[in-house]
Amino acid sequence: MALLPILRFPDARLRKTARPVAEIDAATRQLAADMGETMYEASGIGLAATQVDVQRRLVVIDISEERNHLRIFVNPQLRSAEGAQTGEEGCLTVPGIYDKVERAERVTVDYLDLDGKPQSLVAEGLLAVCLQHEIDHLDGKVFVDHLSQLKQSRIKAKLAKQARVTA
Ligand code: GNR
Ligand code: NI
Repeated sequence: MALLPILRFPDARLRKTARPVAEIDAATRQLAADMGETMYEASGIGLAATQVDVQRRLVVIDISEERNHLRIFVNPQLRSAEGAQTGEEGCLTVPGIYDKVERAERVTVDYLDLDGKPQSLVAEGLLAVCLQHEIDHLDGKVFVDHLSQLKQSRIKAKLAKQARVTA
């Protein structure tokens, strides 16, 4: 097990499109375990491989209160999306920034489990939000992309200031 360093917005590597996982092998399982450990340590509810600078389509999510229900999604694909919901989002790659984003209320996601078996999940509410947020990461998108240009420039300025203070 290992903690992986999480990239910080606006790192250009967050803009890369992740490639599908071709074969689920020991390295894939190790990466999923390390991503789970990294997500728990950072108190996040999800983590996409892109955030730890691995350009592969792999996502871990745990929205449970008890933090003991790790869900792993290999090659997740949004098959359908319905309705709308708006909630505050945050992101481990954009620390300290929270803002409202509109997402679909209910999604169907096709993916492979760690045994390579095709699965399909219908999700609503926070789980649906998290899946959309994580699949965005695999496509090189960050939640702030959904905000106005003005908000995006304010966020960049705030993060740059934070970086100067902590340097
Ligand atoms: O920990 C996280 N919380 C969160 C809250 C609302 C909407 C989305 C998220 S995902 C985020 C972890 C993260 O950055 N995943 O990429
Ligand atoms: Ni995120």
